[in-house]
Formats: sequence, structure tokens, C-alpha cells
Amino acid sequence: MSKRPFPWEDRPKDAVDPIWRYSLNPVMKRNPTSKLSQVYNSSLVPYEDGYIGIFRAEPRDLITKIFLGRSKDGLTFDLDEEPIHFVYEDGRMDDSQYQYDPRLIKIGGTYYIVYCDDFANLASISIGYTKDFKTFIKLAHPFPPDSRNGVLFPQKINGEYLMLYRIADSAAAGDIYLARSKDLRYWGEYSLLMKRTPYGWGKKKIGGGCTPILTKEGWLLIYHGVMDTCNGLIYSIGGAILDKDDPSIVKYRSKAYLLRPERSYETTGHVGNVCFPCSALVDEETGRLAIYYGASDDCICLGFSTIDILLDYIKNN
Ligand code: BMA
Repeated sequence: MSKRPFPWEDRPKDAVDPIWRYSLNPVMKRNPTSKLSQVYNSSLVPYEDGYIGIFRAEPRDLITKIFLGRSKDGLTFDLDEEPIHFVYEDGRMDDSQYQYDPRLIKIGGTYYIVYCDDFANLASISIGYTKDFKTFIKLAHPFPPDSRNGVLFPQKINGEYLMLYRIADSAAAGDIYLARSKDLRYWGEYSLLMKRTPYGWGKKKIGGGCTPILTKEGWLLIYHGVMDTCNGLIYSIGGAILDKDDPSIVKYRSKAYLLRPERSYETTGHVGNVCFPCSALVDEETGRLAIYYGASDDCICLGFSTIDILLDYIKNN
């Protein structure tokens, strides 16, 4: 069986951050098709002999939608022309107006899509699933309105699904909470996981990023943090390690960011100064990571690292 190609570039000698950028970034640029103006916060997983993903993109009315896309190499992508249409489990059509920030997670034989859409005129976390990438089912509002940045753990832990989430901005809240569920439908036992940083890159709000990655030290969490400045918000990437058996325990959390907007495609665009991670591919054999992040709400970029480099950096910073 041929090995699936893993997107990779070695660390340049002059790299200063623990995540280094792909030299040909962005991997998907603005105006990816004649119908779409932007493509950014998106999520990929291995599939057949390549990768499959759910992509956040905006048609020319700038109403955000999510699209299915495929890739053979993790570097070039084919997007469907039509956005994904969900139906509820009882057959009703989904009537949400917008969808954004998808995270795609495989658990068993099912692919879950955790994303935001509108519910009662507020953003809220939705959970959809598919087994074949043809029919997309949506659960009937598992989270209340005004919740965002849902990040589902890729396996049950002690018989429970776990979800990281943030109460949305309108509640003036900006911390990451943990929610528990036995069936993905009913969530509860909410607890505070990580607060905003008192100062610095995550002082305004923080939110989940990529699906947590199980490592020898625990769950590696790559998340985003937002700083408010007199020029607006800056979205950077941070890292933490959560206990393997009880992820409500934060073992380590890096005070330093892992990557911040620096390159022109990150600082300038539809919304400048945004690096927003939504997924990471893991090469099990080598521990290499390919981290996909939306840049300036306009394009998709790729950053590389390894599990060991990130664990070391998070523990030592
Ligand atoms: C957040 C989310 C992200 C977006 C970011 C910067 O609130 O909406 O999708 O990338 O703002 O605009």
C-alpha cells in the first residue's frame, strides 16, 4: 500500500518560533474559485489515499459557509462548488444562514463536524456528522446560543465525550471551558479549563484550535489567543498540555505564543493580524505536525513542527 504523502518542510536554520511556516504559504489564496472570495479557517483529516477537509469560505456575498474539499498531498486542494447542506436527524432541512470555523474529527467510522452557525440570531456551536461525505446530518442544537470555538476530543475519555468551548463575545467572556456528554446531544458538567492570559498575547480572549493530539505527556492543545491593541485585535497561536486521563487538568501552558502574525499574508487581508489554527495532521511514525491555520480571514497557511519540539517548548516557556 502506498504511503499517504505527508506535507513537510524541514525547520529553516533561522527559524525562531517552534512552529515554522511553509515556504510557499499560503497553500490556498484568496479568490480560490471565481465564486469564492476567501478561504481560511479550515480542517483536514486523512482519508483514503489523501486528505479530506471542511473549509470555511465566503461566496461573493461575504456570508460565510462551509465547503467539502479534498487533497492528495495536503498542499493543493479541490473544493466543492456548493456549500455543505445539512439535514436534521428527523429529516428537516437546516435553515441556518451562515456557518464557520469547522473542525473535522473522526471517531470510530463517523466523521464529526463541529462548527458555528446562527441560532436565535446568535452564533452557537453545532455538531454535524457524516459517514460518506454525501449526506450531512446535524444534531438539533446541542449547545445554547452564544457559544463558539467548539473543539471535540477525538475519543471518549472515561466514557464521556469532551468538548472545549468558549462563551461568545457578547457575554464579555473569553475563557476556555470544558463540557462533557455521554452521547454528543446533551452536554453538561461545564468547568473552566483555562483563563485568558492576564497580560500579553491572549489577554482579550482565548479559544480552542486544533483537535487535541494524544502524546506521551498528555493531550497537546494548539489554541488561539487574542490581544487587543490600539490597532485592533491580534490572533496568535498558543500551546498547552492537558492530563491524558483527566483533561480538565492543565499540566503545562506556554506563556509565550507559538506563532503570531508576522508575514504580510497574516498581517494584511480581510481581517489583518489573524493566525487561526483549526487542524493539525500528525505523522505517527516521525511525530511531525502539519498545522493548518487561517491567515487574515483570507487564505489558508501551513506551519510545521514536531510533537517533541512543541512539548519541549510548552514545558520550558
Ligand atoms: C473570530 C472568528 C474567526 C475569525 C476571527 C478573526 O471571532 O470569527 O473565524 O478568524 O474572529 O476575524
